Amino acid sequence: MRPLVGVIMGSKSDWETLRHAAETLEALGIPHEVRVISAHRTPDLMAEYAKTAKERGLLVIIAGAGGAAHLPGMTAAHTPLPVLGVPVESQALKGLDSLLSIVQMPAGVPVGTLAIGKAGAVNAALLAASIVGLSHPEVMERLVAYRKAQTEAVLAHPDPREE
Ligand code: RP5
Repeated sequence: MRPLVGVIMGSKSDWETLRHAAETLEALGIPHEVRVISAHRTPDLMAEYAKTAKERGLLVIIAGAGGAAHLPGMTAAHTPLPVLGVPVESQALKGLDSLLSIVQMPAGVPVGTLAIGKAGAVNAALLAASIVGLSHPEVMERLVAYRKAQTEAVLAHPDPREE
């Protein structure tokens, strides 16, 4: 099936974080593609990817990067598709640099910014599912089931001391 979501990241070293987005999309049965695309090491590829994403049938792009994390913003500059930014936890500043780089977009070109690290990657995939689900009812159904299972798992174990 043609991918509906593109998961891109600035470096192979970001995969440890972004794999959680890919795994969540996989669990929800959402066709997706995964690519290493760097805003500064492969700027032409990044522009080409973003400019052609819509015509290739993508509905959402999840972009993860660390440090001076300009990949999500630069990708958003080249496409009208929703871009969800995942700040990768950097060694030097624990991802605060990544977060601020991604979240502080000037008015006019938005990036939907998620939490730093694994939580952000998982939530980017869930938000992508919400968006894709608007036009793909089977995806919305699977997302609702995912949320229901999560609720039931909490309700089934109310005592934190239980093994
Ligand atoms: C960013 O620089 C990447 O997104 C990555 O998080 C960070 C470090 O990249 P590597 O030096 O590990 O390739 O471009």
